[in-house]
Amino acid sequence: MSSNKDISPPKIIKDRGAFHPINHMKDSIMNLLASFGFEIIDGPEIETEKFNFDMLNIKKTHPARQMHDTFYVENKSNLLRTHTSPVQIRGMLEKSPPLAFISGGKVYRKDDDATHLPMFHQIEGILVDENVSFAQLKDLIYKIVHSLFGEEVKLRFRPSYFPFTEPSAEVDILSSDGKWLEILGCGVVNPIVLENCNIDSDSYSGLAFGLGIERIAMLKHGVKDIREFYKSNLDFLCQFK
Ligand code: 2NL
Repeated sequence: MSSNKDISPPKIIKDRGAFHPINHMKDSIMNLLASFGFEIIDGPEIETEKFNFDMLNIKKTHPARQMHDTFYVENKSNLLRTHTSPVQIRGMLEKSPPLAFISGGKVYRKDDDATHLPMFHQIEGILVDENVSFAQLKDLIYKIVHSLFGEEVKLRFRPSYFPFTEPSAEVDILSSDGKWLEILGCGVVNPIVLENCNIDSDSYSGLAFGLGIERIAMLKHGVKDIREFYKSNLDFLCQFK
């Protein structure tokens, strides 16, 4: 018998499964918002033009509706939701204010490059009550961004436009190399949207925000290409365990 025979026992494989980094990020943001008092609601991924566009004041001529941006199914009568907002519309039709909802999940757009995918994940929040103001929105966004990126991070509100909010803003954070990076969009809910949901816009106002989960994960982990998340490459995915 040779003296250099390896008598060690076979390797015990200790690698266990883990959450996908996008699901992990989704859960931590949802838990944070739930801790602020937002109620988690869900809705269908196959939607109608009414809930995905009309109710949100997105006009028939809006470019986002065109065949090259939206995935239509069944002869254009249905579509794959392009954002999670229709879930909140359904929530507002079901309940009356004061209300505070968050919804998160898959959304679909005809995009495909290093920073955009045809399927990505979004989280949106909406709060409707008496006397809700832009100041309250700013306070909430500061709390969210500071929890996500640390208390020291610098942020700025940049005027923007969405058909469903007025005024609207996009929020940027200052990266370590001095660049402003967009992380979310937000605004005061357009009274037209409240009225569409049978909410009296003289008595109530709202704030809303939306963020892309892949985008937040890319910024937090320094991932340069969004497609990395969906290649099932274990060397890449296991870095986030
Ligand atoms: C973005 C911007 C946003 C909302 C989403 C919203 C929903 C309802 C009414 C009003 Cl039902 N607003 N959602 C508002 C502002 C911005 O998302 O850039 N997301 C990635």
